[in-house]
Amino acid sequence: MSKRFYITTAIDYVNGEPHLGHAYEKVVADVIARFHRSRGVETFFLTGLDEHGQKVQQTAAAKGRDPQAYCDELADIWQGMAAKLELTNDDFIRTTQARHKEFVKAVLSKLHAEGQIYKKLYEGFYSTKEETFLTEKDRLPDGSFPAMYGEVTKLQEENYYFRLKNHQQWLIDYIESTPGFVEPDYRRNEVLGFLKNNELEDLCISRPLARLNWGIPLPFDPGFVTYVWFDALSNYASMPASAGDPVLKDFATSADSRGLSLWPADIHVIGKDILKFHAVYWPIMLRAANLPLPRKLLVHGWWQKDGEKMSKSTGNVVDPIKVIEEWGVDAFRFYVIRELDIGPDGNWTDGGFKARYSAELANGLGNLVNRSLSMLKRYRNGVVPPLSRELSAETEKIIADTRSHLEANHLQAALGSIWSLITRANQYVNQTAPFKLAKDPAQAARLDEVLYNLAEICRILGVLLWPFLPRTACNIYSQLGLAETPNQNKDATWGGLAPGHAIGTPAPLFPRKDP
Ligand code: ME8
Repeated sequence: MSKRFYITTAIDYVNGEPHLGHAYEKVVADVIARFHRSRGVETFFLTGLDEHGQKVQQTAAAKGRDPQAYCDELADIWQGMAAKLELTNDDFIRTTQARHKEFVKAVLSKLHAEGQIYKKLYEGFYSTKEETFLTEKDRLPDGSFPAMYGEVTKLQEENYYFRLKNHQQWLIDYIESTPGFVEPDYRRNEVLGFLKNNELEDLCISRPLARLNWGIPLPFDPGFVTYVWFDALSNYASMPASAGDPVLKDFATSADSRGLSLWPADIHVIGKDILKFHAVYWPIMLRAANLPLPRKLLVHGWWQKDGEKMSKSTGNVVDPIKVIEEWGVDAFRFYVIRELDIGPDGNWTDGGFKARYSAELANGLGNLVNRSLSMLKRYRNGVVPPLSRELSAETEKIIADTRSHLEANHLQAALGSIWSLITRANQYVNQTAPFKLAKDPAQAARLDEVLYNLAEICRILGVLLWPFLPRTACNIYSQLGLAETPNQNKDATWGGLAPGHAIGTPAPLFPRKDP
């Protein structure tokens, strides 16, 4: 059993509504997973839901619902979004599943037995309204606490803490000596800055039952449940451990029969707001449990809508499902990857979305494929002419660029390369003017060449686009009369389209929408 390429996303809080930001992250991971599979690499893609915590407990209680039943209902909505996005995730982890809870308990038991988790009395300022302890940093300049915290009282509470102090230096050394561990680079520098300028405090990993009961009970003290981050981060390993991963055998849980070898994860795709948890706490948890660290954290930025934070109260949340229902899943997948590089923040505008749809999908890709195949149908009865290599060198260069961008997880740049081929091919149509060549019988051989080059570029586009726009890629292949799925990257090589092959029926890929 060889180790698979293992990619994960953050697990979303079940209590919120799925929005553009969640969908974006999942599409990023899906494109990378599909690309690796298309290169013949055995790949496993995990996503899922973070279901414990105070908000779920409170909302379920307010609705008079059992929290598990409430989570089950929301999980359907979230899994529905994964299906709408056409994600190729191989599993879907929910932190309320037995396989996950067993793993968390096994890790906690080991760390507690080894003295890495200990109990301590904490005294601090507590906001009953927000149900949280406050620190000196929360005070306003005049010394008071902000009104949002309501009445703030001094409170003593016992909790369990995970020792972090001894871990600071090796983690700094590790991140410094492992350049690809956090990408992009400026996020890596942010983590190093944090680690070098702050002394790590031991991490509180529990909540007393009186304050929180919707969580995983501590295996060594039934009066407490596990606090959310220790619970949530473990998902990346709990699923493989339950599927028989040999690296995680010390924590094997109710094993299913898959016999998977996944750990360590190759990429955790996460948003910038949860970087510290993934780059500091998660590596320390793993090291303490004597487990290898993930190979890469790929950290994306945040989407805004019209230059403002998306929020339910402002009513400016972009609902991916609505966009998909109106424009199609590929238009959504295309826009988010084309518009935003992995790293900086992005801004969704409906105008920007429509402009890219019209210029790049309908007029760029759609027009190229439609006119290329329609001309082949009209002038050659849909039969592929003899092989020509006029554009093969240029195309092969673009194929190589696209691959190397994808290997570096530069998805936006990869789409940029693919679109340079589309632009080049559209120019080629204008320059060679096949509609004029068709009128002159002496130009028949030249027309053959042009039509071959265009049809072959369409085929190659199908292969290159597959990780990004899977439906469109399949649609191009079916219009070309090719029965296979364009999911093998090696097929992006000039000359795959056989002379004499009869193509299918051309149809617009992206219907133009009235303005
Ligand atoms: O943080 N733009 O869950 P979550 C881009 N359960 N990405 C965004 C975004 C936006 N506007 N809003 C959220 C959690 N995200 C935890 C994670 S992982 C072990 C536990 C991203 O539902 C966010 O950055 O608040 C995160 O990566 C993911 O969506 C889930 O956010």
